[in-house]
Amino acid sequence: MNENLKFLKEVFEPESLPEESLPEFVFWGRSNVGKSSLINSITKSKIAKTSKTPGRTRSLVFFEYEKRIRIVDFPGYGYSKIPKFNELKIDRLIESYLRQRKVLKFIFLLIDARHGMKDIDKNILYQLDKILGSKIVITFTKIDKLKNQFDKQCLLQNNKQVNEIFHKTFFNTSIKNSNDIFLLRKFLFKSIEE
Ligand SMILES: Nc1nc2c(ncn2[C@@H]2O[C@H](COP(=O)(O)OP(=O)(O)O)[C@@H](O)[C@H]2O)c(=O)[nH]1
Ligand SMILES: [Mg+2]
Repeated sequence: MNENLKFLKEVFEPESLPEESLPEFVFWGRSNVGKSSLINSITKSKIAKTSKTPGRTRSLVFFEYEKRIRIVDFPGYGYSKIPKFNELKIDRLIESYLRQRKVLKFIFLLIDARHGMKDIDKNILYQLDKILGSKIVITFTKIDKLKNQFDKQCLLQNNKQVNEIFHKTFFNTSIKNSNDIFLLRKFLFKSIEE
C-alpha cells in the first residue's frame, strides 16, 4: 500500500500525546461535517476513516504526512445525547492539547456550508479564539451540495460573517473540486515553509 499519510497514534489522555517534533494541523467541527474526508483529500490518501454514521469517540487521532507534518483528526462535536451545556464544555484532553501544544500550526474549524454556523460552532469558536486567535481557519465544507442561487447567497453571507464579525480567514471547499483542495493544500504547506 502506498500511503503518504501514516497513522501515528490514537490518544485518549493528555499524558499520551506524542512528542512535539513536527508541525501539527488540527481538523475540527461537528460530527459528519467532513473532517476525515477533507484530511484524505488534502493528503491524497484514504486512511482517515469516513462514515455515514457520526462517531462518538473522544480521542485525537494523529497522522503523519511524508515525515513533514502531522494531521490531527479531532472528535466531532454536537452529536452526542449528553445535555447541551455538557456538550459545549471542551473536555480535558482537547483543552490540554489546545492550550499547551507548541507545534500546533493551524486549526481548521469545519462548517457545513448548507447549515452555516450553528450556536455550538460559535461557542467553540469563541472559546478557541481566546486561546488560538490567528491560528484558526474556518473551512466551509460540501459546497457541491449547494444547489440553487439562494443556497449560494447564504454561503456568501456566511463567508462575510466569518470575515467581518469573527475576523477569520476562510475557505469554501468540496472534496469533489480539486481546485478547492489544491488551495487548502497550498495554504497548509506554505505555512511550514516560513
Ligand atoms: N457531497 C459531498 N459529501 C461530502 C463532502 N465531504 C464529506 N462528505 C460526506 O459526508 C459524510 C461525512 O464525512 P466524514 O468525513 O466522515 O465526516 P467527519 O465525521 O467530520 O469525519 C460522508 O458520507 C462523506 O462522504 C463534500 O465535500 N461533498
Ligand atoms: Mg471522521
